[in-house]
Amino acid sequence: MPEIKTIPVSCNKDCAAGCPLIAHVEDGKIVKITNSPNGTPYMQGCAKGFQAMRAAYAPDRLLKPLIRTGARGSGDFKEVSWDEALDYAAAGLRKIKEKFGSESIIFLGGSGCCRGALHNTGSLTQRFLNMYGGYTQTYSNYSSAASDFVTPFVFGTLEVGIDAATLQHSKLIILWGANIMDTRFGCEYPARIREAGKNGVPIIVIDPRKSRTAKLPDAEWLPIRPGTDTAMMASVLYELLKNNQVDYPYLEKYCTGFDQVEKYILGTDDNQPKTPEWAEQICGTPAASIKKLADLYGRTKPAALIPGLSVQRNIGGEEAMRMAMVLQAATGNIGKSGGASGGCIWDGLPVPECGCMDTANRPENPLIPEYRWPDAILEGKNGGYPTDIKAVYNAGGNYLSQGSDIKKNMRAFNKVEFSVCHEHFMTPTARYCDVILPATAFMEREDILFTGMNYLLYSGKAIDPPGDVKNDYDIFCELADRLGFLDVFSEGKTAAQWIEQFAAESAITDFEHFKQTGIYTGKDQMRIGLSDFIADPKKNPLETPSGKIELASEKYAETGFPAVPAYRGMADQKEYPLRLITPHALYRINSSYSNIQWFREREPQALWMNPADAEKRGIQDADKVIVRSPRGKMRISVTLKEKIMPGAVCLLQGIWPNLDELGTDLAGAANMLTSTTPTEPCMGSRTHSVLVEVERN
Ligand SMILES: Nc1nc2c(c(=O)[nH]1)N[C@H]1C(S)=C(S)[C@@H](COP(=O)(O)OP(=O)(O)OC[C@H]3O[C@@H](n4cnc5c(=O)[nH]c(N)nc54)[C@H](O)[C@@H]3O)O[C@H]1N2
Ligand SMILES: Nc1nc2c(c(=O)[nH]1)N[C@H]1C(S)=C(S)[C@@H](COP(=O)(O)OP(=O)(O)OC[C@H]3O[C@@H](n4cnc5c(=O)[nH]c(N)nc54)[C@H](O)[C@@H]3O)O[C@H]1N2
Ligand SMILES: [Mo]
Repeated sequence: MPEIKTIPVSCNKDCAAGCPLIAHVEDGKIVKITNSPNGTPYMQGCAKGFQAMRAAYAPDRLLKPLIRTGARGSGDFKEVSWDEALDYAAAGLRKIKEKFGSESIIFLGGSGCCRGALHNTGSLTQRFLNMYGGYTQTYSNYSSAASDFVTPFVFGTLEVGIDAATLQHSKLIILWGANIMDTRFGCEYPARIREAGKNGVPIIVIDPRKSRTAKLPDAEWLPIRPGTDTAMMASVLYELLKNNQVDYPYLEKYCTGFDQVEKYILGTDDNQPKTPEWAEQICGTPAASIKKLADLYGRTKPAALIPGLSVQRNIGGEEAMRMAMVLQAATGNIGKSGGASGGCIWDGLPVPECGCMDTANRPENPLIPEYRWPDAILEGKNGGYPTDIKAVYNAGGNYLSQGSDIKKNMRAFNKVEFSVCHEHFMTPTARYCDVILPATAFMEREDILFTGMNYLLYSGKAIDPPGDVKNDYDIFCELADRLGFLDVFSEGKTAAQWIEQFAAESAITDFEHFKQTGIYTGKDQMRIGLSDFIADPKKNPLETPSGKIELASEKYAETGFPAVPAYRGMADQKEYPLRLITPHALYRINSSYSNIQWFREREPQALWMNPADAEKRGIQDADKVIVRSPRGKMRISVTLKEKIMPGAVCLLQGIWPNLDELGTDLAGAANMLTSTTPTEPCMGSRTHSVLVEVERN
């Protein structure tokens, strides 16, 4: 029998699932990846983890450094030695710094591997560029800009959220724009939600499409027009008010501003009560369904209303998030086990202590909103941005696929004088870079992973790196050496020595045991954000001006938007009558793995359209269609489904673009159609507020 070694691993990807997995290695090759027996039965990985070796062993994996020889985007590169590539990259960066200052370099990416204490494309690149003299830094990320922006106004903290285990106490779960079965947010949520359903807990899924979560045997799907969540939430609150189901003693004790919200809901000032009938016109959801939902929510306690991040990747997404918080408060659920989190359930609560790479932060770095990076490159100081950007450092990002408005992104990459990329694959972004440095994948190096939940994971080196690939850390060390700051960058430590130091700085008491089991569990697995405040609001006031939950916020009003959360959405346009949603796919993480055949085959890319919309346009199932938005054009197959509501179409995000000579995308890259005009005031992503028209090709 061949010997099989088992090594704990975990993906280090942006789904934050933090799944404890085991790589089974035979003869130096991973033969399978399974769930770890050392976690609880609720901690379950997904296909992306179980099949991750397909990406590591992919035939198109980059194994040698490359220098561009053809035009940007042409894909013409030559293989070079590491010395040549690193000398070239160092010389390019030096020239940019001497000519324009290091702040003319922008860092794009980070999410590729973003959970590692050491191997982290975010923190390593930031450290490197900060130590080189600073760079143009982006703020408010693609994922949760609106949520992160509003949460401190309401709660005075970002420490909100729940541990998945608290859902065992819920009597009702409302997944509002959250497709937990696919996007997960933590490796325990899918199992917890499935279990709740089996135990008879109603699960309501509010989503323009019948997602896999909505298809759970015990779930009920409530369709909603994209970007209109605030209106439906307001009408739920209207019903709660009408039916005397608002928890006034709770509001009195813990919150301020409800009187102002109430005025908005009742239409005291604008003569428009926010009734379910009013919401039906905006959301396309029958008023009767909204009333049923409100009735259930009003009388079932505790109830967990979990907003997905989708609701806030919309024009006015800030208000959807705030209104979700109002509903959670009005029903007295915040801070209670089985109740709500307060806000977003993702990444809010503190994780066990552990050392991690210091980014050597420079508060003086010029800042631009991440969502506007191509605009900042194209417009520069003349357009009101703080810098004229001359170089891109891309590590762990594929923004020519993932950034909104792909054609604009291409123009931006064409404008810079120099670009460096660390990658596994020849992504569309890598194709536009001057030098590509091939990096290791998670199973080829050791790390400690933060999970967003109350545990740390150990991810061991299961296999040797293929070809000439190097760790991102080592690549940065070599560059720092050439640029004269290796000593400060590495502090004289190897990757293994950093890991030991981080472990020594951590809550982990037995590092050897941790390396064997792969999991360190914090004490409390039933945490509920804000529970200290709820237990004793006088002793533990919030860091808001009033010390309470601010359902209307005068401080927020200083942004120029109303203190009270109120519905505002994208205006309709006759020329583009359909609303496009671009959700996250099950079989990839953003665009990662979209080039791997096994994953790709499982979710063939096609535009989902309701048969009623298709009929109006003479479109039949499997037809080729042209999808147009003000930003771009795409040719793609259509699949007719009742499970996308009329008036909305759906295209899973994360497919790499493939443009023909006229600039029409033939692959189905969602961001051909999206815009970089952000939602304000957070200046964040609005990838889910997109208007399109579809016609037969
Ligand atoms: N499998 C997988 N998991 C992931 C990721 C991935 O790419 N793949 N990405 C990770 C990352 S980086 C992030 S930020 C999160 C993203 O997490 P989310 O933002 O929550 O994910 P989405 O898929 O965009 O949206 C969730 C659901 O909301 C629906 N939806 C879209 N627009 C609206 C709307 O306006 N209103 C309502 N009510 N629903 C709407 C979508 O159809 C989808 O079913 O997921 C993480 N997890
Ligand atoms: N239309 C639309 N667009 C969206 C979204 C949407 O919902 N709709 N969602 C947005 C969201 S929430 C996000 S977070 C962004 C994500 O967008 P990106 O941050 O661009 O994420 P990925 O597409 O996964 O690209 C990560 C890259 O890092 C590489 N990588 C992985 N591991 C490593 C490593 O260890 N080292 C190095 N050097 N590279 C590595 C991968 O090969 C991959 O090419 O997309 C956004 N774009
Ligand atoms: Mo994200």
